[in-house]
Amino acid sequence: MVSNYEKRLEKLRGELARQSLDAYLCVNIENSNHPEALYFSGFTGSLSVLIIDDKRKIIMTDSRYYEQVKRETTFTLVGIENMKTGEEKLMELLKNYRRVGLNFSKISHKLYKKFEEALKTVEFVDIEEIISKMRMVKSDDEIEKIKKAIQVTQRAFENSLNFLRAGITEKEFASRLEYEMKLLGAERVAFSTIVASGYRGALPHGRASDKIIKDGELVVIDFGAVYDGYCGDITRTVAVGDISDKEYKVYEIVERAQREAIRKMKAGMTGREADEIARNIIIEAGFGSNFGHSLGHGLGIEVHEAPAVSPTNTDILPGGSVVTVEPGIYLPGEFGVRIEDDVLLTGNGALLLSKQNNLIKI
Ligand SMILES: [Mn+2]
Repeated sequence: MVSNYEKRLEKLRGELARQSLDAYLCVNIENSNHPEALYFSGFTGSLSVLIIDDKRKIIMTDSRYYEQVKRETTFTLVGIENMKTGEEKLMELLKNYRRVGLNFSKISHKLYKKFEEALKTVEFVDIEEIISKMRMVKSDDEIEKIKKAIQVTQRAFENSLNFLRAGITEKEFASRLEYEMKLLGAERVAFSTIVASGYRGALPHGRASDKIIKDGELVVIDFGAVYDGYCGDITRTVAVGDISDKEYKVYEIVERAQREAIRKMKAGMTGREADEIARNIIIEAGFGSNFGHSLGHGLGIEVHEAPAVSPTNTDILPGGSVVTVEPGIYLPGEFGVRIEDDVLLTGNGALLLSKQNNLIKI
C-alpha cells in the first residue's frame, strides 16, 4: 500500500518536474517545527533538513533524533555531528543541483544569504504557492487527525465549563481549559488561549489576563488543541450571569451570520464570496465597521494556513480544505462577540467538524 507520505512525495516530484526544479529543500533549523518537515516526512523533531529530488529523499538531523527518524520516517538519514560539519555536508549535497525549490517564507534572511554565498551556481526558487496549494487539500488521514484535534478541543471546553464563573480571573480559566486539553491527549495548545471578558472582549485577540470575570459579562474564549500534529480552533462567547438586550442582539447577529455562512459555503467559491455571506449580514445589521478581521482561515498543521476566507482572497476555496468560520462584532469599551467553528469544504457544502452550541449561559 502506498502511504500518504509517498503520495505527497509523488505529487511534489511532479511539481518539481513541471517547474524544472532539480530538488526540494526544507530547512527546519531556525524556525523549529517547520510544517513541511512533518507534512512530507512525518518527522516531529525540532531540527531537520529535507532534500527531495527525483530519486532520493534525505533527512539530516543530529544524534538526539537518529532513533526518532527511523521510527517516524522512511527517509535516508544523514547525521549532523555539529553545525559546522553539518553545513558542509548540506552544501555538498546541494552543490550539483542547478535549481532548488524551497518556501522562502520559512527561511531566515541570514540563512538564505549563507546558501547564496556558498552555492553560487545553484538557483533558489520560491515555491511557497505550490506547497501551500498542496497542503490546502487535506488527505483522509489529515482530516481524521484534524477531527481528533477538534474533538479534544471541544471536550476540554465542555469539561472546564463548570469551572467558569464570576470571581475567577481570565488566566485561571485559560489554565483550566489548557489543562483539560492536555489531559485529553493534546501535545500542546495551538496558540495562547484567548479569554477576553467584558470590555476586553472587544480586543479580538485579547490573551487571557489577570482581569477578574464579573457577573453580567460576555466572555470570548478562543482555544485550540494540537493532536498528532494537527490543530483544532474553536471560539465560544459565554454569558456569565444576566446580559443586556444589546449583548443578546449582537450575539444573535453574529450567530446568524455564522450559521448562514456555514449553510451556504462550499468548495468552488472564492474566499471573498464565502466571507461576504457573513459580512453582508453584519453590515446590514449596522455593525460592518465592527467586524475588522476576515471570516476564517485554513486549519491543519498550522493554526493559520491557506486558504484565507477573506475579502482579499479572490482564489477558489478547494474541495478538501478545512477552514474556520468565525465572524465577530467588537464594540470598543463595551464588549465583543465571536463564534468559531471548523468545517470541511466539499462541492456540496461545508461539513461541520465541530459541534455548534446555542448561547451558553452560566
Ligand atoms: Mn481561528
